[in-house]
Amino acid sequence: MKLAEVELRRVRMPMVTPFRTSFGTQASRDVLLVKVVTPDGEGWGECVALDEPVYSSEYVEGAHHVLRTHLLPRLLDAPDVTATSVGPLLRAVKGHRMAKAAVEAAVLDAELRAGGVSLARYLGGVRGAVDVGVSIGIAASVGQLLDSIEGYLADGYRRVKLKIEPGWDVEPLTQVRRRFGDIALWVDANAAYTLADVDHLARLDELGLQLLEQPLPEDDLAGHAELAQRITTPICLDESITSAGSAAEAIARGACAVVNVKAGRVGGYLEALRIHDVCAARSVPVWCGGMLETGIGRAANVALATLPNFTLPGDISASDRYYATDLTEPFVLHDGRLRVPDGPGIGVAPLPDVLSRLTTSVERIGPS
Ligand code: OSB
Ligand code: MG
Repeated sequence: MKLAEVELRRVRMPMVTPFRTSFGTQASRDVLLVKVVTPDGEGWGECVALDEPVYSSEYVEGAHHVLRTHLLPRLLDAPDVTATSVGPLLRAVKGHRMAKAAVEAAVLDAELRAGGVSLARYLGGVRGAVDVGVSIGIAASVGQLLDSIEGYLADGYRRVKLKIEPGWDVEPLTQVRRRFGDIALWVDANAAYTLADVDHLARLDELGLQLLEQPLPEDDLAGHAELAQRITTPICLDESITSAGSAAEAIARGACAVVNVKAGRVGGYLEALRIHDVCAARSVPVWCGGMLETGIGRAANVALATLPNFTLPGDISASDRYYATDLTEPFVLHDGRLRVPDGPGIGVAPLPDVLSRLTTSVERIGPS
């Protein structure tokens, strides 16, 4: 396909409840959408970069800038662009995986829509609905935390992942166990601890957690490997896994027993597929992470989670857990699962009236 034009659109999405992590609070998302226009039709991608560079070094204004200035010109000047050629065409630009992932997703969606193939089928999915959980931010009080867990369990979510940080860990988790018994419970620290906290983290072992996600800094694989020797709770990596190569290395070093796969973090759905395969070959289970996506990014995540080694429930909650009004037809929970859209590409598109109401800016970029 030759790209005729690429649209960079910013959409302001107020969140139903502010989402607090060790790195800050998200009360709304400033979402960057990428729409590619080709002679064969359009495709959509969502950039998962947050407002600020606090989860990783990327942030939405930076992603917008690198797309406009460095990434899109390389694609718009190419005579032929397919999803598999986006990576090679953008290879000269270092990093910026979330920005690259968004445009690759849009090209892939356009290609699959034109070919009448769903993303789940293209990736090799094996199920028509995916098990999902819910990720719950740090609460103002233990009482509020317990109330929100009660609500999500009543909705049918298959596991609960709680954000933790020093000062918000053993105590609230003990209360959660006391109140809800043997629920499937995970925790995510977003790199809020250091190896000096090993004795404290070992106290989590009594709580029967299914996993501890990213306790230590992104670049500390050695620390995670050491921690894994000293605690029994399985370690899952999120921020540290940026490619199939880094997944293979983390596993080889004993730094993780489980991998959180986020296409945005690793540069796209094609690299996410390679991570799935690397982990499957080493019998390491994976699950699909989330970045508070709208229905556009969520649809692609649901498709990814249909792959066979996605054996744990994903951070792919229903639309209403995040947004009163989603950009697409809402994703709805059915018995703790989301159904996989079966239309071509990601199978959903923005609802025009909602999109125009929530849009804060639109920029169209053509060939030079
Ligand atoms: O670490 O998994 C994370 C949201 C924003 C940034 C990082 C993370 C998260 C979540 C939310 O945990 C997952 C979701 O989209 O439900
Ligand atoms: Mg995480």
